[in-house]
Amino acid sequence: MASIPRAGHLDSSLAFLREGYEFVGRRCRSLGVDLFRTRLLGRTFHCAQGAEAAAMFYHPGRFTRAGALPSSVLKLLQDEGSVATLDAAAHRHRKAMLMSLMSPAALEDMAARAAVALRRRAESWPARGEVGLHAEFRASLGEAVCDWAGLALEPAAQARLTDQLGAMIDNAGRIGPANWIARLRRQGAERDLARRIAAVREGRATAPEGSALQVIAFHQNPDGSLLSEALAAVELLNILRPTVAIARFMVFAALALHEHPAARPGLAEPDRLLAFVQEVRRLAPFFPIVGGIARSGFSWRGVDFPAGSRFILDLYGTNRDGRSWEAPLEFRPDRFLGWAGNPFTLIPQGGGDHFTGHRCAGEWLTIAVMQAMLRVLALELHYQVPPQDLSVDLSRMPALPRSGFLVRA
Ligand code: HEM
Ligand code: MYR
Repeated sequence: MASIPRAGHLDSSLAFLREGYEFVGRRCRSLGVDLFRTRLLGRTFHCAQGAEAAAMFYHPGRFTRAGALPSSVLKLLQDEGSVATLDAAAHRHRKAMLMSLMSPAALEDMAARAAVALRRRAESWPARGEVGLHAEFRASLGEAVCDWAGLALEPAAQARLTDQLGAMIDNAGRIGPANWIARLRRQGAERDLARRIAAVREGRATAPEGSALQVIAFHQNPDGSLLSEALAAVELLNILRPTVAIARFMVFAALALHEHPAARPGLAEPDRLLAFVQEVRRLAPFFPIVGGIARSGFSWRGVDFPAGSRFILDLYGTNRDGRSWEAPLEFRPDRFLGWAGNPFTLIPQGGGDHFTGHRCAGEWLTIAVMQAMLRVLALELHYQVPPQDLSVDLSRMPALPRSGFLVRA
């Protein structure tokens, strides 16, 4: 393994927390490589970036996520026992159930609900002076996804759940008390959803046919058993929470629109709308890295990696890799006009295949929702962007413009 350079001789965990999104890329640049070794949380990790590394990482079945993430992150996001922690046949079975929620009609329905919710919230903007777009997107998405998923909550319960989901996202990259408080709040949401699952199963409550609530409540494991109530609640949360997280991508879309006003009228054309959304997803600092542990030994680039080898794939750096993208740091949506697609170059939500691998189950939903909300924002709403600090702190994961993006209707 002598051919893989090492970055830092001591543990780099603090440097990772300090440098955030730039951690892997900076070391790749200074060492002139796309693969290096370093110590994180007391263990050796191989950190890699670029399309070749993504193809290696997403080789079907090669890496497990189980044990690859610190529990501070895992417990607020996917959680133990969820689809993300499964492998092989068990993974494919659970994943197929989640992907069945992503039919074109279901995506269209969710996207339409998100647009309606945003439009309705924006009606209150003129009376409110300055409003923060992140909070507005989040509230719209919370409302839309609770209905889409079949929960039909009272407004107060729905607002509370949206807050709980938001706290999971905001605190996933933090350690210490902020993380613990968000975990406690999450437990409240899990309990409520588990009770709801039980009620649906026992016929005390109804769930619309084909909704996430109904499909997850009655999903059967390969042996015919149902998910435990707690695990069903976790999988439902794994639909609800990341949909609310689309608010962050939407803030970066609003920022791009602000910085590239000439692009606005073109967004009436479906191709340009999609291209804009793809370029926002490519450049936005969102999910920084994914981690995996080799399930068996494999060789790559002439190096033998034994079972148990730990890898980090730099999603953020791969999306900005000059080997895959011309002028990689420039916001140029036109690069996606007529784009043929590539499972390893544009990987803000993971790479490879959605069904057989761990690539994000909600990627299509994210793209559909972003298009619908961006159309409303860019073509229907009229707002000014008052002076504010729109800079982005790349040491905070997940990141957001410092002001949260204030607008005035
Ligand atoms: C997995 C990012 C939205 C559901 C993932 C992964 C990433 C990711 C990086 C892990 C890939 C891997 O382990 O290789 C994002 C981002 C989103 C988003 C940045 C933007 C908001 C969504 C949405 C949903 C969703 C809207 C559901 C409606 C899932 C699920 C998994 C997953 C269920 C686990 C898949 C598996 O392990 O097979 N996502 N996601 N995500 N995401 Fe998303
Ligand atoms: C989701 O809710 O599942 C999708 C969006 C959440 C993104 C949160 C990113 C957290 C960053 C923490 C990374 C630390 C990696 C060790």
